Amino acid sequence: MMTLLTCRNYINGQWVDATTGNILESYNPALVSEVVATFPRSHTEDVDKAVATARQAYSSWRKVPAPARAEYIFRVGELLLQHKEELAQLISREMGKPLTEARGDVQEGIDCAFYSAGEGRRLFGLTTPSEMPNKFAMTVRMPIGVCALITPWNFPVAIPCWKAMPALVCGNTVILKPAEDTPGCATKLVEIFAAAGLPPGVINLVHGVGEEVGKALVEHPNVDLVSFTGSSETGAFVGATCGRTHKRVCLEMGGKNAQVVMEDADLGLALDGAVWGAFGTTGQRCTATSRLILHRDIKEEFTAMLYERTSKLRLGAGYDQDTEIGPIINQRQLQRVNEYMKIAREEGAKILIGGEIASEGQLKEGNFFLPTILDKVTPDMRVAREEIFGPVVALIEVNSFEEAIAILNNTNYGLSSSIYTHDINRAFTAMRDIEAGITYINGPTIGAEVHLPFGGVKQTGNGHREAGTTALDVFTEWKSVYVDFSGNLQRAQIDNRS
Ligand code: UN1
Repeated sequence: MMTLLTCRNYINGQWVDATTGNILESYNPALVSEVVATFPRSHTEDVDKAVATARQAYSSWRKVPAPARAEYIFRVGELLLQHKEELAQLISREMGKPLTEARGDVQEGIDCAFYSAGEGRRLFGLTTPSEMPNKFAMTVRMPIGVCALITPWNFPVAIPCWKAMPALVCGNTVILKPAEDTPGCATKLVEIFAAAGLPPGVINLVHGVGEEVGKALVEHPNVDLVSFTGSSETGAFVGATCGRTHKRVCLEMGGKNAQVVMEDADLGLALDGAVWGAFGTTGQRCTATSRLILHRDIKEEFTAMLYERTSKLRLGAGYDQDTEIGPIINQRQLQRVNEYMKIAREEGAKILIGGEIASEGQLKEGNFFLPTILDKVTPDMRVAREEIFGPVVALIEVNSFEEAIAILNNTNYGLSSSIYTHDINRAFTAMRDIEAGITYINGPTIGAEVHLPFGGVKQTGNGHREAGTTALDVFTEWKSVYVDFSGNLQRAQIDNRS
């Protein structure tokens, strides 16, 4: 039993209560009677204060040399490393994922810290010749200003780190609005940023409800950028509002990721990938494998292997040693996943295994859904097109490589993708023709590394890529600088032309 966490907002370097006295709770999804944390239901006034302090801090933070800014983030990485186990335990308790995965969540934050810190000594611009004599031309990266970071519950440490770390190294100040389900993880994370000694106002935390705090941030005239990871519905609102209020916006939304298994694949390897991709994090990753596109020659054998493995998966609380599959985050999501079973049946899919809320023993105390395989799925079915965000994988049979790629691409989303094949020509063709931001050859759809661009095409995103060096393109603007040392007025396009 963990002690109850009392979360507060962090504004201008102080832990403060929200202006209203309203308090909300997060709970343990494996044991819903257990409250993990309480947090304030903040309102517009709290957002106003956070934005004002972030604006104020920005005027000096942007002038701190980037390598010095980066040293703070390096320190955050060291502190995360020191507190890795404590944070992982909290993630398991509040979000539900197995401890090994929770440690991975923190590790992703650590990797991001050290990678982003390195960028403080690069932040390269370009030099380029001028048309004129005695004139120098270059491009430099400028910070953007006050960034609102709206983050989901499924990676409660890694995703805020992906956003906050490059944003801060680039010279922006930030306001974090974490998901309502994981306020405790966000609080512990911001405590670590605070302990690294960041000046007041550089990082702020405002807890609350998305429709209130998130909305107020997105609409705020003094916020310059919104970086959002979450559902496509909310993302559409965020994108439209930022368009209307002229803010830069980076959106990471849904996926309907597929793993293709060709007849020449190593089936054991493909099976390991499928089980991890579909059921890891209980399918609650935007990169999760929710479609398995199987060549007809191996379909039966592979399905039998998958069935066997799925039937043995151990459900339980993330913090229990033996657990492989944790709970679903909350009742709403659990019901949503369950609803899809009805839809699947109505559409003619066959539930091979699972398909229901767990009702045995201890599992009744939490939000557990049985790992589910849907067979006889056709590409037009809703379960083949819509993001379910739970431990559910749909099997689709194909007759050829070309058909596999066409079906893989037949979706409005385009985040991650995978193909298992030993044919090098197919591997390279897939790399070229798959419409997705991420493609794995002989690996599962999940498990992106922080130093590569992360994001998707089509309705998954809006063209930005977080992580990797492309994170710098999200969190900086380019400025072109001309230095004329000729001592004369030189008129471009005129004085250098006859
Ligand atoms: C997400 O689900 O939003 O690639 C992020 C992965 C993880 C990140 C997932 N590194 O699966």
